[in-house]
Amino acid sequence: ILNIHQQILEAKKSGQKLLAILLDPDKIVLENLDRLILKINHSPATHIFVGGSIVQATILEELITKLKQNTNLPVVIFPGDPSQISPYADAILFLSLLSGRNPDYLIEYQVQAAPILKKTNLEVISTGYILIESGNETAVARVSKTKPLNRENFDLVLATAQAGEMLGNKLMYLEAGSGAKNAVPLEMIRLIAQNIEIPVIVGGGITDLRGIQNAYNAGADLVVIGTAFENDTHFFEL
Ligand code: 1GP
Repeated sequence: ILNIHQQILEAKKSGQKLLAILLDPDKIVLENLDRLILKINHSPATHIFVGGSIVQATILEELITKLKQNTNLPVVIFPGDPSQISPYADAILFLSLLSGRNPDYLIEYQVQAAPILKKTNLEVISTGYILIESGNETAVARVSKTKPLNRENFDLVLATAQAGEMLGNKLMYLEAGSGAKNAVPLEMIRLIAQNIEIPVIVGGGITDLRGIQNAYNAGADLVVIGTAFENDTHFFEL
């Protein structure tokens, strides 16, 4: 039986495109969770990501437990910091914010998280995380106190992605930031996807089904949808 990383590699090999719904625990109302899960189960999602730049909510464990009980989809933690680790999920994206020069998000939080993760059975997936300028200030930029990479500097984004791959990242996440005004440019997705071997995740500011398809066509292996589904749980029915 394949682990989640292996499943993503298999999907990439066979050309199957993947879709993650991102749930921010701070924005979930537990009373509405059953209905939300029903919507997720009827959506084309292949993964559920759980996390946010800052999570104050104490419902993280309850949320993940409920998701595990009521869906067959893999639940993957997409953490803003080590407080968002829960042993009840299936896996965690072990992120390093490669676009920034804040050592906390490059290595300090990873050092803090390692001993905690060692005590869990979570599958740890090393993931390069590249924040691209989006036309507005997003929570990732604000909370991490880092500057996104210029959306026109394709060379720098590519060099950053390649450095991450050389460092051993298993996935590369191109992020415009939640609620981004502009999603990651399609030409940028294309360039990165063509020049690294590892699967490419794309998220931030994708607000319609066309946007998802465009990202896939450009070479994204997995697309992440947060805000659009949050605002409209019928999003995938259109
Ligand atoms: C944020 O990439 C995700 O980390 C999803 O962004 O909320 O804009 O869909 P949205």
